[in-house]
Amino acid sequence: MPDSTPVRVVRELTARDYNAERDAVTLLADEPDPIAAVERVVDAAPDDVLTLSADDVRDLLADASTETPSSGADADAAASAAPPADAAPNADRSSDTATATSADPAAGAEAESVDADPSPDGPTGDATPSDGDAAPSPDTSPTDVSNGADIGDDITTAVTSPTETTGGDAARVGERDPPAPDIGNDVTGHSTGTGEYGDFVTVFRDRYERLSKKLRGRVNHRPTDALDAMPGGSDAAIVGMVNDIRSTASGHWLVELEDTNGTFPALIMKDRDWADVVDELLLDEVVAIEGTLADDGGILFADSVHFPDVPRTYNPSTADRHVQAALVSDVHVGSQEFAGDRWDAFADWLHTEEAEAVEYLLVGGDMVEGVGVYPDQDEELDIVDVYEQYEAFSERLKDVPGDMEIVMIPGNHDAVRLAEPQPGFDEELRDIMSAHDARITGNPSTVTVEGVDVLMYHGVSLDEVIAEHGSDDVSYDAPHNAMAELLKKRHVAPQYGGRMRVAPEEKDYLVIDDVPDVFHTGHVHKLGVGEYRNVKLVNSGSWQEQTAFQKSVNIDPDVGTAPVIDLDTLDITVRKF
Ligand code: D5M
Ligand code: FE
Ligand code: ZN
Repeated sequence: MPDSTPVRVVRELTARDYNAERDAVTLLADEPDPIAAVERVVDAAPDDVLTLSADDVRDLLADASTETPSSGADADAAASAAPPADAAPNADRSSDTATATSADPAAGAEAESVDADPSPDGPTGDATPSDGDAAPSPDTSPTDVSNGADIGDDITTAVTSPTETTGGDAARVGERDPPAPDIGNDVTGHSTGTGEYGDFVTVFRDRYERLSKKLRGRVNHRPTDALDAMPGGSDAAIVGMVNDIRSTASGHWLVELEDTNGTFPALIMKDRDWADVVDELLLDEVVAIEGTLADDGGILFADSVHFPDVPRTYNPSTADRHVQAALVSDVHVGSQEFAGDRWDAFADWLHTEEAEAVEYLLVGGDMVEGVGVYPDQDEELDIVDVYEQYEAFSERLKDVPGDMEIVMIPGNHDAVRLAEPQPGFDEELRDIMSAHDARITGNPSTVTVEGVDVLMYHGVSLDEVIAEHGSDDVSYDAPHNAMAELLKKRHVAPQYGGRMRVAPEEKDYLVIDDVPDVFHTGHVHKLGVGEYRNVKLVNSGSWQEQTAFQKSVNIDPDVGTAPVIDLDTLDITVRKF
């Protein structure tokens, strides 16, 4: 598939170690012989200018044409001074900026606009201290705990036909100049864990402290060691980390909670109409259970379960201008299944007028395929050296307009430690990927763009949530519902052990302390767009076609999808390439 002119221009520039703002690229692409024009501009550019602006290009082209009087009349003179323009299938103006003509892959881009329905949460709730449910009330519990009512809303999608971009107009789009995003909760450079047992105690204590604080105002809780001294039949509540879940011989559920003083068992009777809350409980998450102490003490008969959750009334922040962010992940460069053509089409599209407002690109991990991630993975590698994979990824990044802000977190295929929180890429990898000056941060991180808080998390725990959750609504086909579970638990990876590796640190970076406006994950390679209590949920799909392993376990990935969020309205449009 031939590349579009802007992409070829960017490639030519970056091959010469230059970058350019988008309208500079467009100007060059508009030239009769764009490649020769690149050559002329680069030759004439001062050595200390590495990113060319549109003004630079205009000046340099004007200079070059006064030096070469014939160049205005025909491109031959310039072409003869430059390498043959054989890379250009059409050097005439009709091919310029024609990133959405029928010959171009971007023309295949489909847009799915998505309407954000308000969350269908029930009328009662325990999400905010002001909800007034601090007084134990069994009536509120079915809403609190029922499956379905609390999981993320599907956002219905409607396919709209691709917008035709006319060649000449696309050349006139404005220059992007986005303010830099702020990064929060980034472990990079702050990792203190030595792997000692004490560090694990510290991280779990921090998790308990921060999450229990969100629950303590809503229940009349007692420390576990004080419960034994209370008379049988008393109303009581425990705020604790789930230490054990088991069924009793008669089919009820025994849930043991642990606080800083000890443990205490709660019994959830199977005939309660909210008993299926047990299906969504994960070990190590922090919840509150309210109920009545047994006559002879020693056990709490549960009346309700509360999660730290998102306030029902959560009011997200929005940008105060029209600006968009594209959310992608799981590029997997280096895999034989890497969908390079789709990525090219996406990069092409970013150069078109239609993508003018897309000023941010957030990449949610798995930049490369990595090595030794799964057994026999080497049989499916296109590039076997991980550093060469990053070099190749960096080349793909160069096709993204130079005036966009990029933020990247690592995933489980990346060359950083697997245990979460994962620090951002080290110096060597940053160096390899430096061409675009992307912001590199840890997994997870909160990235604030234009006042909108985007919680970026790669998503390894989604496998666990999907496997453990009892409801079919939480599945690979609806990863946003698994994301909603994480928000409800206010933790991106509640369950320690199993697939999840947690690094011992001084604080638990995986706690969702502040409610984000947008939650962005990847990893499961399935597109999921939804909403949970006004928080937008986006799982961004992948750029890797189905692998042999995925085939063997029936994972049918969504490939080449780029959800684009309007930061001023938080409306989401899914682009397909
Ligand atoms: O993960 C992509 C998805 O596929 C994610 O849901 C995990 C799953 N996956 C892929 N390969 C394996 C193997 N070998 N074992 C278990 N689960 C797997 P990604 O992180 O992109 O590989
Ligand atoms: Fe992946
Ligand atoms: Zn992954």
